[in-house]
Amino acid sequence: NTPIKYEIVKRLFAAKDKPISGQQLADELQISRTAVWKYMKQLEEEGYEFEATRKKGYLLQKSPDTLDPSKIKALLETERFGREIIYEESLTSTQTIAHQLAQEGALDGTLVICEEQTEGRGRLMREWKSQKGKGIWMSIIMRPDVAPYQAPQFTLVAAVALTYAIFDVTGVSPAIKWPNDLLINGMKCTGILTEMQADPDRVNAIIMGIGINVNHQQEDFGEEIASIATSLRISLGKEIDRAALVAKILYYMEAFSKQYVAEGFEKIKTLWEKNSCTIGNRIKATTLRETFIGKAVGITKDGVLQLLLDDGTIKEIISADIEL
Ligand code: BT5
Repeated sequence: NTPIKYEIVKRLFAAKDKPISGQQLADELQISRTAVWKYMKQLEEEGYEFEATRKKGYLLQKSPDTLDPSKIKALLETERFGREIIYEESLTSTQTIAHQLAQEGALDGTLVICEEQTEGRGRLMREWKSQKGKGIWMSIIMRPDVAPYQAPQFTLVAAVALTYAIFDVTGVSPAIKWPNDLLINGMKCTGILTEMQADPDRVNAIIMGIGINVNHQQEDFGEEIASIATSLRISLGKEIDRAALVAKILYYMEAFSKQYVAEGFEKIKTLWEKNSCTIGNRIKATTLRETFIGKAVGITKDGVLQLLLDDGTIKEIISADIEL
């Protein structure tokens, strides 16, 4: 029961740069031409802009940047992901809330999303800056049938899904920095945080945290991260509709995680390597205990990073911070 206005928005998005006629909308939605016209006026009042030509119809020029769950749902192309959405203005952390909901039995694909996080976090409890209304701060509760050792690979699955979604919606191609960052021109625009709830031999839930700087302008980044962070808007030069991006992320997350569970890591690995800026470069990897310098030569079928050290040996790195 999607509101009709969002059924219209969905069709305008799907048509991309081909106009849709009022008659076509009226036929498809089984409403009158006058009703279509009224909905278009309503959408215009909400900030949508169309190019309307008498003969050809409507072409979407601009859509306002809101995360209204019913809009996200209207744009979904998924079976399960995003069919349940918890949306709030402000949350401590979408991860924390998603963990609670997962324990209470939330369904596979449940999305927790908000405008602002007051205690957003990265790995090792580092702070994740989540400015109000600027980014996508979301967690997906996933219930794949996998063993706990397979959970870290979902970070790489997510990285691939995110590069596809971002490219589809914006035309920008971020590079994947092992294990959990997406970069544009060497600056971080996205961080991924994969956590799980598991028994010794079975995953109950993966809580997939995704933070994307979307509509930030340079001055929106505080001093702490101004020199390392960037946003999609800075790269693209115009505002992006976050709801449309969220819907695409859910689409690719569902598709690639399904593929991973059904067919294993091999195909994801190939896509990951193609989009990675880590492989082939000399890097410094800092683990909790040690620092290694060498050439990143690949990832294993488990997503572990292989570093060719200067003494000719290969060091396998499971988790680290990387400097290029
Ligand atoms: C990450 O950690 O990159 C994972 C970030 C995951 C955030 C999402 S948002 C939705 C969900 N709810 C949460 O509470 N978290 C997830 P890590 O690799 O540890 O990187 C953290 C480091 O990135 C920080 O120490 C800063 O240096 C930097 N940083 C913090 N905020 C940033 C931002 N908005 N953009 C770019 N870099 C940032």
